[in-house]
Amino acid sequence: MEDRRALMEKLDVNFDLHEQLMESLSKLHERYFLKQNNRPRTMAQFDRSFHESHGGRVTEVLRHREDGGKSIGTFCIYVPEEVALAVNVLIIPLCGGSAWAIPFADKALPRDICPLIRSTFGMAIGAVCPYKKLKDFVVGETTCDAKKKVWDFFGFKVLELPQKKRPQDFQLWLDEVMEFKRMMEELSGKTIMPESLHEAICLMNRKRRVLQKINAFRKLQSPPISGLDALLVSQMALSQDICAFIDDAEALAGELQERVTGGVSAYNGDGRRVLFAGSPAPMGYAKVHHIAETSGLHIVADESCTGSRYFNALVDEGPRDIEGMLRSIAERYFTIDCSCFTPNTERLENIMRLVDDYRIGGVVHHILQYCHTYNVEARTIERALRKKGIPSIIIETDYSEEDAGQIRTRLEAFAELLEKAK
Ligand code: BJ8
Repeated sequence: MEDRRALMEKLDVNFDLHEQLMESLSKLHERYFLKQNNRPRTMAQFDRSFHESHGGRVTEVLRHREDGGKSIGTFCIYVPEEVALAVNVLIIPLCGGSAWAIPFADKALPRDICPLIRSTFGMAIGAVCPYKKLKDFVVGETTCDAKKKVWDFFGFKVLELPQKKRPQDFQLWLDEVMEFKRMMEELSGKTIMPESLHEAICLMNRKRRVLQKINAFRKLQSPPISGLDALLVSQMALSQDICAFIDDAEALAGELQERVTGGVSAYNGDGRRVLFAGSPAPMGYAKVHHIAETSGLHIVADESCTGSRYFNALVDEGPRDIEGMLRSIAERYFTIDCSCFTPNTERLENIMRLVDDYRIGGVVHHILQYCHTYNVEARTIERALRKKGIPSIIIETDYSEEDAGQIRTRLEAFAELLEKAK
């Protein structure tokens, strides 16, 4: 306790408030994750990592910096991690998933922006984010309007993400990836060498491959891992040390294979197979997953940045020269199908592929309140799904628990509808 207090005070964190935050996160974690039956035993490691995200992981980042290493904060999976890894710059994803922190943000920012942004800045403004002092700078990106303006407000560096996918847009994005390389070289005082960049590409691909392997088990009729636990794994993929995460994820994949061989499912009884699509569910937030999986639905795939959008594409490992590798990296990140793109036909195609591959009976569109791009796009996708005979439901929500009862009623009705449509 005293060590933790000393650590937090060293990082200008208000210890007492931080304890309150941790208590609220622990309670939610217990209610959402630990109360499940039939969990793989390896999930205990991800539970520990969840708690360590504001403990042991903070110490790791602090040591890295005390040894002369550098670190940056990010908010989006478009920031090319390989480039930072190649010069040993740690990436700290800062997206907030806690409702507890939001009132602090409301003192400084308008309330009608999405809870992800309000939670993130609530943590910083409320002096409860241990990573605030543990970074050299923050790199934002031009995805949604709220993010762009908040980056300006806080004076962050920004990568420009084009909004279309024509050849000239790719050229702009490639230039931004080059600019990010210059940023990382300047920060670290090192030149990115071909060997280290190739090593970073292979390491990130290893992480994506193990996530693909874990998620492929969810295609089975009786998945050995629940949607909630698969979400926790994805959340940890963003916050844990990369090598530690790969080790834990490989151990989990091994156990899932054993469970499949032994006929062990994560679920008791039947439930309708659904796809969770849309806005991300950052660490600390799993409300809709929890309600869905306790309302007769089994989430067997996640089409979000805390799901397949993070891991489904690999970087081509073929090129060995810096220019070729940076191009491969830019190409891979440019395939990400965030709703900020127009048109965004790739996302529709990817959703249809997931529906077929995972034998999806219905789609739950998860829209964080005021996330206009996902909200409007959900209507387009809904129309296409209807033609395919796949029902869907739009759940627009925030991080609070106030609408939990209403969401449960709607999802229970959706489960019944899917049951009848079988
Ligand atoms: S690639 S989803 S991580 S931008 S939920 S802040 S879009 S208003 S998080 Fe995202 Fe990158 Fe896209 Fe993924 Fe804005 Fe929507 Fe809020 Fe969002």
